[in-house]
Amino acid sequence: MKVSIIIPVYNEINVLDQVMERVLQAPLPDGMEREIIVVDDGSTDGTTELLKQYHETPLVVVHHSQVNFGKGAALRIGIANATGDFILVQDGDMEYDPNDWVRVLTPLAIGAATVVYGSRFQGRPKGMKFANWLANKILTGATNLLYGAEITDEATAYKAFRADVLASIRLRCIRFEFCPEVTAKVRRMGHVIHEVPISYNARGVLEGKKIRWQDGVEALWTLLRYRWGTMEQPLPARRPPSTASTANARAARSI
Ligand SMILES: Nc1nc2c(ncn2[C@@H]2O[C@H](COP(=O)(O)OP(=O)(O)O)[C@@H](O)[C@H]2O)c(=O)[nH]1
Ligand SMILES: [Mg+2]
Repeated sequence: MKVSIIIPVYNEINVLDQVMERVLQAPLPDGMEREIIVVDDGSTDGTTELLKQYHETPLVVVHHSQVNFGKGAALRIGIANATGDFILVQDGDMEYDPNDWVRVLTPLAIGAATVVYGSRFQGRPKGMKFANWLANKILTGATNLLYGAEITDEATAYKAFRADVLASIRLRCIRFEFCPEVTAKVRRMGHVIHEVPISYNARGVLEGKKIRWQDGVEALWTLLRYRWGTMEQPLPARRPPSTASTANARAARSI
């Protein structure tokens, strides 16, 4: 079993080395291998040059876009290039801790879930500003109301999926609308979003945080926009992983 870790990066020169060290060493569920896909999105602060030192690193694939599009566009490039059975989004900063990966990936590995979100609010989020807290609560409330999701953290960056499920979704996001778009679409496809508690250490604008209040408004609009309207045809199916339960289901069918 393999997990593709997708890291969208834009101007993260101050923390990227630390992030790379963490993601190369973080433990994974037993028997799971990793592939790290870094998508540098036209960085202008030296991140692009720094990433060149990882071009030959085993398990790491670096993609460079010539111009800055946004986190959503970067994630779509990562998803299109992922070869793992599972896909996990890892931000290129220190707000989320890869030591939580085992917790996030285990429900996928044992076949107990197809979509897992790491919830900051089931843990103890550190340093989150009131405005961000409020935006998170509004987006999660809207998700529960519109999509009956019963979750505690919609906008968390730690989102993990069975790769065949994520690859079948047509995503349109460019910037920070990845979270609401993918949440809306997995719910409309009928997937249960399984949550596990994670740690979170917020950073401020001075430390490189790029998300703005306008992105919160756009996220809310995205949740509303995808609620009604026809769902687009899914993309051609990829092979699901042989987790315990899919293997059992296959065995059961062959009897
Ligand atoms: N590829 C790409 N990544 C971005 C862009 N803007 C932000 N990111 C990355 O997305 C992640 C989250 O950004 P951040 O500002 O911390 O927002 P938050 O964690 O969602 O509140 C970080 O890894 C950023 O480097 C962008 O324009 N392109
Ligand atoms: Mg962040």
